[in-house]
This record gives sequence, C-alpha cells and structure tokens, in this order.
Amino acid sequence: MSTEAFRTGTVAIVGRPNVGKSTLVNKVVGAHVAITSRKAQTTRHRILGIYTDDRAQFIFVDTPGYQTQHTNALNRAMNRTVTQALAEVDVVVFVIDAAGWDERDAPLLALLPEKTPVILVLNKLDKVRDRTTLVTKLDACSKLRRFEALVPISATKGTQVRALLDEIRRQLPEGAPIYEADDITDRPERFLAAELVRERIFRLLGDELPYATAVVVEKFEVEGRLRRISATIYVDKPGHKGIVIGEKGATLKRIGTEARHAMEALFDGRVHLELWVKVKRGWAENDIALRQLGYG
Ligand SMILES: Nc1nc2c(ncn2[C@@H]2O[C@H](COP(=O)(O)OP(=O)(O)OP(=O)(O)O)[C@@H](O)[C@H]2O)c(=O)[nH]1
Ligand SMILES: [Mg+2]
Repeated sequence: MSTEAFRTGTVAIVGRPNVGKSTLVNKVVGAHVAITSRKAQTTRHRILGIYTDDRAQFIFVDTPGYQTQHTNALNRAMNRTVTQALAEVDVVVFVIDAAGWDERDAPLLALLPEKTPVILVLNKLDKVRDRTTLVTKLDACSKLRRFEALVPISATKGTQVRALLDEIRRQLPEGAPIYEADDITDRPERFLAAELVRERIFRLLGDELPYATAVVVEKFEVEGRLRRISATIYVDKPGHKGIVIGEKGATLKRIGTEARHAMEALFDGRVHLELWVKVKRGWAENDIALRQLGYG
C-alpha cells in the first residue's frame, strides 16, 4: 500500500488535428470511447475519458484538433471547445507529432494558460526511424516555453504511456475520486452510438463528405442486453445522400454493419441498428442547425 495521498484531476489533451489525441485517450482508458481516423478534425466534441488506478483518478478531456485554416461555424465551435477546456483543467497535455515542432502547432502554443502545468507529448514515436534526432527535437521544444515534462510516446503501441501517466500524476491535486473506479467516460451510450456511426463515415467515405456529415440518434431503447438504435445521417447536399447510400445501398449497409460491431464491443451486448440519410443544407454554417445537431 502506498502512503501517498490519492490524487484526482482533470487533464486536457490538446493539439492540432490528427496528432493522435483521441488514440491516446482510448489507450489509457482501454476502450474505444473517442472516435479516431486518419482524417484531420475527426473529434468534434469535448469527451471525457476516465482512468482510475490505486493512486489516482485521471479525468482526460479529449478535445477537437485546434485549427485556424478552415473557419465555418462548426470549426469555430470546435475551437471554442478547446479554449474552454484549457481554462478549466488542472493539467494540460499538449500533443505534437514526434517528427518535431511544426508551425501549425504555434497557434495553440500561444493559447496555453500561464498558470496550469503543461506536459509536452511527442506522439507517433514508432514512425521515427532515427531516434538519435529526438534529443535535438526535445531540446528545441524545451525552449518554446516551460514544460513540466517532455515525453515521447506511441499512443497506438502504448510505448511510454505509463511514463506519461506518472508525469501527469505528479501534477494532479490531492483529492478523492469524482467518478466510480470503473467509469470510462461521461458520455451516454446514445452519444457514443452516434459517434461510432460518424467514425465509419470518416473512415469509409472520401475526403470532403465526412466534414459535411453529422449523425443524430433518434431512438435508443434497451431490452435486456439488446439495444435498438435508430440514427439519422445528415448530409449537406442532395448529391451526398447518394454517396452515403451507395450502389444498391451497399455503402450504407457497410457503415451500419461496422458501426454495429463497434457498438456491440463497446456496450458489451447485442445491437439492432437502423440508419437513415437526410439532407440538411448548410448545417455546418447555421447556428440553429448546429445546436439541433448537438454542437456549440
Ligand atoms: N503510427 C502511429 N499512428 C498513430 C499514433 N497515434 C495515433 N495515430 C494515428 O493517427 C491518426 C489520427 O489519430 P486520432 O487519434 O484520430 O488523432 P486526433 O489528434 O484525435 O485527431 P482530431 O480529432 O482530428 O484532432 C489515426 O490514423 C491514428 O491511428 C501513433 O502513436 N503511431
Ligand atoms: Mg480526436
């Protein structure tokens, strides 16, 4: 038994799109609570990933990738989510790519709060061929501002994730746990179901379409271990509808089958899933539509 006091705190995971923030949260939590894809800007909401061990409760706040290039109303709402998270947490984990500091990381660096401890993570270490270059990269980063620690990791492989948790724990305030020891997220299954459908769209469909798509769960009924879920995929243009449905409905069927498997794994029970596709023009630029779809 450790004589050290128990620690509990919130940890914002921030960084530009696609650096692996959600992958890191899932790795720590040990479940697929945050959706991930090769495409930038996969995450749209603030999602908690909770991990408790015998010494601490880590409440991770996964955030959308911070970006300044595309600015529609949805992007602005996503960036607001990041600045709000930065203002209210005990620790910040700033994730960059292990390839090294990039100018695209700079806008976020400027937003990091003065008084909150910040840990710099260099993720995707597995992609770095020559690790001797890391020393120079870490050294360059350490000059950017004060970091409590600089930790190279691989979120997919789990390399150094323990070491990162140790560094984070040191920065957490003492306190009793807020969530149950086996809680892994604050989001209800209904939200997670919509996200898993959106993940399939990000992974299966083109370069443009995922950004013009939103998913809303209309029905979520639990009968013993069976969940009956019905969801609508909103697209921006009539032409998009045909793409999501695919020839003879093949694409929609694949989205449904894969999303259902992911839900069954996460919820540990059978899922009956029904999907619909509807057009809602200009939703990503329309504040009322955004709110109806659960953003902002
Ligand atoms: N090789 C490698 N790939 C990784 C690692 N971590 C994440 N990835 C990949 O990087 C891509 C982006 O991962 P995400 O976790 O979705 O990134 P994110 O930072 O949450 O992205 P946004 O939500 O869009 O801001 C996915 O294809 C991941 O599989 C890693 O440690 N090594
Ligand atoms: Mg993400």
